[in-house]
Amino acid sequence: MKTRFIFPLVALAVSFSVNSVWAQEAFKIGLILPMTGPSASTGKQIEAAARLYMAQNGSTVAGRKIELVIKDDGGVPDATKRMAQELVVNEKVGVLSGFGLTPLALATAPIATQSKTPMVVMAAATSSITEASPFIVRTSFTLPQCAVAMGDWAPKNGMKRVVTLVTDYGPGIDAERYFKERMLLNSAQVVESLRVPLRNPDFAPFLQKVRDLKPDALFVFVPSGTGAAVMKQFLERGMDKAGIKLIGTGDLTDDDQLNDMGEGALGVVTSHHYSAAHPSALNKKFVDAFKKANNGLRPNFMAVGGYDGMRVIYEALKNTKGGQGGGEAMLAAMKGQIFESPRGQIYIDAQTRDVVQNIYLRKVEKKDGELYNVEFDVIKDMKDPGKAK
Ligand code: VNL
Repeated sequence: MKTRFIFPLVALAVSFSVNSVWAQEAFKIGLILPMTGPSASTGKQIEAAARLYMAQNGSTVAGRKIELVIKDDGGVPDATKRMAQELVVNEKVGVLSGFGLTPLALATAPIATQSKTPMVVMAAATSSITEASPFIVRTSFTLPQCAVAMGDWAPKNGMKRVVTLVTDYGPGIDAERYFKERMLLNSAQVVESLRVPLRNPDFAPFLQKVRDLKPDALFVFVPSGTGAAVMKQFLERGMDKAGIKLIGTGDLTDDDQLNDMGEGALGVVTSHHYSAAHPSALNKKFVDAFKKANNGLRPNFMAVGGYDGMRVIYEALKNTKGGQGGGEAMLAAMKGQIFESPRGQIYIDAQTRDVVQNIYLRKVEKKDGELYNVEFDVIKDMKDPGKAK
């Protein structure tokens, strides 16, 4: 007779303890970043932003403790892939995130697909990345978004003959292609397309070539961390004095380096999704808090990709009551999120899983004794132009 009562009690006790163990178990977020090597500033910015988001929003979501597991891939794709595998298999992370460069994101995409783990791309910006796995969601930007905006602005502002100079890999090739297409559409010309290697680039011979060609402007894409070197050599060669305008995507006048580029950077116009000078109350709060927590470091567009990526993960956790339903449920809760970012209003397109956002035209100006990318025009709610092809 006793067993009749014991069974339900045992079942109740077991299910109760399973639930509470599950709730007590931390939800782990794997964050793989280049913390060393040529892209270390990207890792530093994103880590700082992720930590700021957690400090501001708490480390418990829907009753579950959040644990950030950070790995340094040094910017090497094989390392990223191996670390992602370890994070999924051994650490049982619920989300993979970070990805400072396109090859790092592409190397990891198959792991996300096989393990059904949402993969939040916070930095890498080649258009095709989101197509590499149905589990990828992006909070950074795409180069076609910026290149198209500049391909409209430049010819309208007297730049009819332009040379492009890009880093020779995914995002550079996207920037070159979409800028050129847009220039042609606007009856303007790209007279030469130059590509520099990703590793140890020497800009000197390329800039000499540009000088000889005497275009109205030089359009540049180089990855975050490289812009200051281009600016320095451009100015040293007196190319500005020779009447060649410098334009590009905002990676060139990266907020992480801009203030040290000197007065020669004044007047450079770029297109991008984020400026530390974006005039909104939310951005001011973000910039102030970021600086305060990081010894005065100014956040750049990488930081914003990381901060918003954490927002997307936190909200998905809330909507799934702490990650119930696993990776697929988390992914579904990431799609379609719409919110105000420090960059302005953004959303995650539910079909493409890519970020839809404003692209700003900005000019380097001095404000309170510091150099900033000051926004002067905007293309609202731009989808990735690469997705239509
Ligand atoms: C990428 C694109 C990397 C833009 C960047 O900086 C950047 C990429 C490290 O997709 O690899 O500014």
